[in-house]
Amino acid sequence: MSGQTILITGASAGFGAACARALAMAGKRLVLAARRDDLLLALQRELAGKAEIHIIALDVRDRQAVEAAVESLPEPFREVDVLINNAGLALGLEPAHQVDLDDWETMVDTNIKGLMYFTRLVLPGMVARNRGHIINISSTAGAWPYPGGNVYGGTKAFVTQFSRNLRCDLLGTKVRVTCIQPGMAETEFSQVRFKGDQAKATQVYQGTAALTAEDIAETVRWVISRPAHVNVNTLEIMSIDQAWGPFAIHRHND
Ligand code: NDP
Ligand code: 8X3
Repeated sequence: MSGQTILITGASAGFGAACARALAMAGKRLVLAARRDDLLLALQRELAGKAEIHIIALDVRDRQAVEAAVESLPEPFREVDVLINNAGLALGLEPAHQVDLDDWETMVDTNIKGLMYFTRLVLPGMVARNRGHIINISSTAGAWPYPGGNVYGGTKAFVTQFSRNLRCDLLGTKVRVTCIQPGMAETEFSQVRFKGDQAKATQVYQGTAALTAEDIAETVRWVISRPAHVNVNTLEIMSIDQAWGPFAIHRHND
């Protein structure tokens, strides 16, 4: 595991920052990408001495910025061994006929297109070196529907199926692909979903032992550290306090 270069998108908070902390302890070179460069710089300072760190302040929706960043990775970081496609968000919980179309577009551009850009740019090097690992952060929302999940769940279904299709394309190489599908986890996720409404965000996790960012980081660390011939395809992980509900049934009063 040591000596690997790991690129993490969405590393300024939540799962991404926790992955940086968990993986830095194993002595890695880390490339940390997100928009909030102050948080990336703070993480770089925090992890100084544990890992070599290169930070990239960008918006994953900006294809040119992603191309420029991946193509200009400085020398010790040029060969990415592990790409953790984690940057993403949900916006809103309204029914489909009431949502803000801009929110849908932001989710598609971030969760789908940003992930596509990084994957397409990093993958040729992995195939040429015949080693590498792509870890895509999907969600239970990509497999199980819920009211208001509309496009968010749709973007995560894309991530899950894209991950499986990558495995098909990469058969015959030593490049691994893993899709992780967490359920409810307490991060900045709900603050972002509810656009800064802290009371609503807190309510999501009230009285539950939600997953933590560290739970997901530990899972990522485990997945990466399997022997090279072992590909963990898909992992669905939930808090003990979360499970599925029955089908919803609308009953007519007439
Ligand atoms: P957080 O909101 O805590 O972190 C999200 C990260 O994504 C931040 O670092 C943010 O950085 C980054 N990000 C968002 N948009 C962009 C963008 N346009 N460009 C670059 N970076 C961006 O949420 P989580 O850690 O919980 O979420 C991480 C991933 O896990 C997401 O894909 C989410 O959908 C998924 N997930 C979350 C679950 C949960 O319940 N928390 C459960 C299942 C999946 P910055 O704002 O600095 O750009
Ligand atoms: C985040 C989990 O259930 O809020 O992907 O969609 S959920």
